[in-house]
Amino acid sequence: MPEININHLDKQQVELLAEMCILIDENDNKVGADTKKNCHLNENIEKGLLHRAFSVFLFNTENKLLLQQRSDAKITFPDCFTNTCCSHPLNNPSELEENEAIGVRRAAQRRLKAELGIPLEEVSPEEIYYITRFHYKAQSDSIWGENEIDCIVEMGMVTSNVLHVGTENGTPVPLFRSSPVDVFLIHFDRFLIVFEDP
Ligand SMILES: [Mn+2]
Repeated sequence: MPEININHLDKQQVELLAEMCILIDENDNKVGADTKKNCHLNENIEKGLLHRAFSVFLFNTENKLLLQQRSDAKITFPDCFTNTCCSHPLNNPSELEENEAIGVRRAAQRRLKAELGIPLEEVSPEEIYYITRFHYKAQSDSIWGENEIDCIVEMGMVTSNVLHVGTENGTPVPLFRSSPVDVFLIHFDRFLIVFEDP
């Protein structure tokens, strides 16, 4: 197996490669666990290594979908535009729990805070809804790629509070200023048109 050189990669992203993802079979049954790094190496994907993931679609009260542009420090698919947040439930008891996809919904809450700065209390797992699952397999470059079963979860905002994170001199501070990534709102109808005809 050739040595994978990760010295040029972002330090924080490299640390995240040690996280333990959940290995699954093609029916999304847990069969084991492995590092995020091993799960995303094409050479392992070619041998059939498959892991559990999720994609969050977050809407505001005007039916606008929150999109993000992935950081240029990301190891897979840097700079790409994507839905609100995509990541993995981890191999711990809380996020492994499968009843009504609660583990995935807890992971979604964790990552909405980490990636977008959305307070945990604004996105409780009870208000995140499981929609469906699909198999996503794609190469990012010659070394890294994806092979995962993605749970699609959706959350509609009852209020637009989630687009504000705290206050500054009594004025709400918008998510757009505090988020570590670039985010955009797009009306869902427009999103579907772009998706069909990019
Ligand atoms: Mn993945």
